[in-house]
Amino acid sequence: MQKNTRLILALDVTDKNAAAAIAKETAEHVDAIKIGYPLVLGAGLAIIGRICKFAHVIADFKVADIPNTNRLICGQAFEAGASAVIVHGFTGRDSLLECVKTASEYDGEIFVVTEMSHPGAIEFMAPKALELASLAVECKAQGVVAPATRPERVEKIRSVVGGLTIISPGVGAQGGSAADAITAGADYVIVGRTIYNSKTPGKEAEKIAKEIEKCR
Ligand code: NUP
Repeated sequence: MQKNTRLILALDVTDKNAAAAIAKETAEHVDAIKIGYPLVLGAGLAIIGRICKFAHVIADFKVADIPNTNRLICGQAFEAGASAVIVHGFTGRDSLLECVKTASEYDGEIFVVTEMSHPGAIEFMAPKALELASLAVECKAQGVVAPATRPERVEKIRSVVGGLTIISPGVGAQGGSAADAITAGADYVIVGRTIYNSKTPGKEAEKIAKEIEKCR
């Protein structure tokens, strides 16, 4: 993924034609489009192949299984055309290493969830977030996911992951600010509802990309 706008669209609509229309309209203002269960379950895995014509696709499958199942899931995502897959690290080193190995066979990338952006992440994830960030480094993942809703945590996670890529959700609908997340050390922000629920998703994406541009 090349840093250009530093904006990633989370395309959590469930209709394939709506998804393709929003992808087309926003493509010039985003560096990647993140697709997760809402769209894949609504439209089928082939939607990845359709959307990757417009932008790099990050498959947000939060993969969290035994190594062999992780290998199978990541393989399906990369075969379908994804450039990267988001996975969990709490299942342990062996499970994460299998994701990283599978990605390397496709020239793909793995992003490891550290601390999630919603309030509930404080319960179980926050106490382990920095260890999960270290594990991502040790397993040679390409990056981590860190919460734009808590920029001070992005800063902490940056201090652990060094040069790894940080992608940061929680901007807009969850209350986080793109500028704050980027200033705290995120390489990219992830924005969903604020863009795809807008009547003019292209204009909204352009507006957020401009806010990010001002932080450079
Ligand atoms: O910690 C996370 N927080 C989060 O919101 C990890 C994620 N992958 N996400 C995803 O980012 C979430 O599932 C959704 O696809 C997107 C944020 O969307 P929105 O809150 O901007 O609509």
